[in-house]
Amino acid sequence: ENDQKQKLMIVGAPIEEGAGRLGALMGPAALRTAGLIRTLEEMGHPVDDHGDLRLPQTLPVVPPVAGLAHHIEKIAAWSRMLCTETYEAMKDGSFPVILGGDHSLSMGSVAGVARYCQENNRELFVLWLDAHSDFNTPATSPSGNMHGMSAALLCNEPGLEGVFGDEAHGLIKPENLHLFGIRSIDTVERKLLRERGIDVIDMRLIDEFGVAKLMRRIIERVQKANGILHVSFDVDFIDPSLAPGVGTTVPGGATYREAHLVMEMLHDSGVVGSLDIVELNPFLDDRGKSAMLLVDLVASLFGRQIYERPTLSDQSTTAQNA
Ligand code: 5AB
Ligand code: MN
Ligand code: MN
Ligand code: MN
Repeated sequence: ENDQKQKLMIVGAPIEEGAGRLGALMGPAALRTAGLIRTLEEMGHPVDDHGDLRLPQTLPVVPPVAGLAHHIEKIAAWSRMLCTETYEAMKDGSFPVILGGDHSLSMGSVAGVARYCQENNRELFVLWLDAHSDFNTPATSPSGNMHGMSAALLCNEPGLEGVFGDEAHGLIKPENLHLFGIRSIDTVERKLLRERGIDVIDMRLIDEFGVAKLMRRIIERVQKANGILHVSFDVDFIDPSLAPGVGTTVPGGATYREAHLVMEMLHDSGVVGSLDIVELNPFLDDRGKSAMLLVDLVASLFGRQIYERPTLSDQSTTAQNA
């Protein structure tokens, strides 16, 4: 299962209206320039590149929301398009990879994967690699920026129903959402996370227990349920010294090796079924540094290793040759 060369469906989502600053629109182009497609092809993966999507001329009509939700009509249009893209890719047996674009795109990408899982009786889990918990609603958001609301929408928090309206889409169970790398949570958001019992793996936990142990716990859960894991990778998961190309930097993020270990363990787990790469802002990047790091991390997720061997279990680390 680790060496399967599944077909990858790649689609760019140049969306920036969900973020507070402009530039994430250039994300897909920078990832392409940094060699993402070429790298995956060289690793032997068949790639079906759908190019970059464009907003339709007419946007959906979204009823007014209670609170702040900037550009909700555009976010709704993107979400509906991306939901169809990932749903169709999954039905086709492909592995969808969405290149962002800001994190509001995950409303659509995950909703499409969730729809597929619901129809096919598979349990969906989501690993949200991020400095932020993205669990605001229009009523709680301090900024009104919808990239901070995507996890909340996917867990069916009230106030965001207009994004999909009557369009077919799936959602996730709050208990199947794993936030990982967190170090910035807003006041009301914090209360909501607590009330919903969301699994918040913050940087303190990573400091104390390490990536390996915490990741193994999540992977085992998905494996036991014969589930599918969607990985939503926000660039600000990584420390800004390594990945400065993002609009919402927070110090104290994942190191180079921590980020790679997450990806390497995910590959070996065999449970990952879909991926978003979001929030890359090339306008703020330092000579393509963040984009190139992301390409390396994606390569790790798809099986690149330093020296080929499977992930060791806790037991086998001490007795691997016994
Ligand atoms: B990102 C903040 N919580 O809601 C808000 O980058 C930041 O997708 C959200 O994780 C950051 O505006 C959204 C202050
Ligand atoms: Mn196709
Ligand atoms: Mn995010
Ligand atoms: Mn973030």
